[in-house]
Amino acid sequence: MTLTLYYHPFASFCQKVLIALYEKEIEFEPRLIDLGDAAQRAELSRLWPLAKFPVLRDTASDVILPESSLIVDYLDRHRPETIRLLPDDPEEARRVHLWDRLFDNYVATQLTKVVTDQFRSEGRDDPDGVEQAKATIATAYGIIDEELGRGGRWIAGDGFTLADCAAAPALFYANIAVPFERHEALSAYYQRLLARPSFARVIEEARPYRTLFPLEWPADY
Ligand SMILES: N[C@@H](CCC(=O)N[C@@H](CS)C(=O)NCC(=O)O)C(=O)O
Repeated sequence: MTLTLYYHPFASFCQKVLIALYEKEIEFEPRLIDLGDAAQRAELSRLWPLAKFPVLRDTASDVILPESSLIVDYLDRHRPETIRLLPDDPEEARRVHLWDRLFDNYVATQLTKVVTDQFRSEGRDDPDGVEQAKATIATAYGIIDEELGRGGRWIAGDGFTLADCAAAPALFYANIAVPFERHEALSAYYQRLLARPSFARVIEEARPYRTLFPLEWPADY
């Protein structure tokens, strides 16, 4: 594999893939894309016309891959000697995919709604949509907290998986808009994620870009 990752260090779905790459200690060429730069956006669009990142390019096999979960799956299949992020057992893998979908669809994507609304001009914002998104995140927290209350170290059990790669950045940003509050098992899980070196590295690499985020940073972040 000769890998190039088209990404931005501050983007949560890109961070999900970075965590997987760091967990697996896989070398790659980072291609940082500034979507505000027309030429760089065009470069990404040529690979994936939706112009969303991350996109992984494997030049050795001429594969261009969008979608964070598919990228992690690709890395797992092609580098099986590294830490496995998707179990071989179909039932265990189904659980991992379920939690991965939950964090992507009902935490990270909902948070995007909350954040992007801040950039809308007066009268074109969508307060009802933002409230709905926050309510969805709160519901997801309840589901996650209940699952973690059963005693698993990571969201799908004792092994760190794709679902934890999805969880870490999703929770990092969501906690700012919708604090975890009384969800003790979720809060403890988040502390374990923060202590994971792959995620700690991702947070530090994203730190210089914090001015991009329109919500107020909590003092302890
Ligand atoms: N389902 C996609 C979501 C990718 C996505 O929405 N990426 C965001 C950054 S976190 C993006 O490209 N945003 C720029 C835009 O929508 O213009 C995945 O899992 O990779």
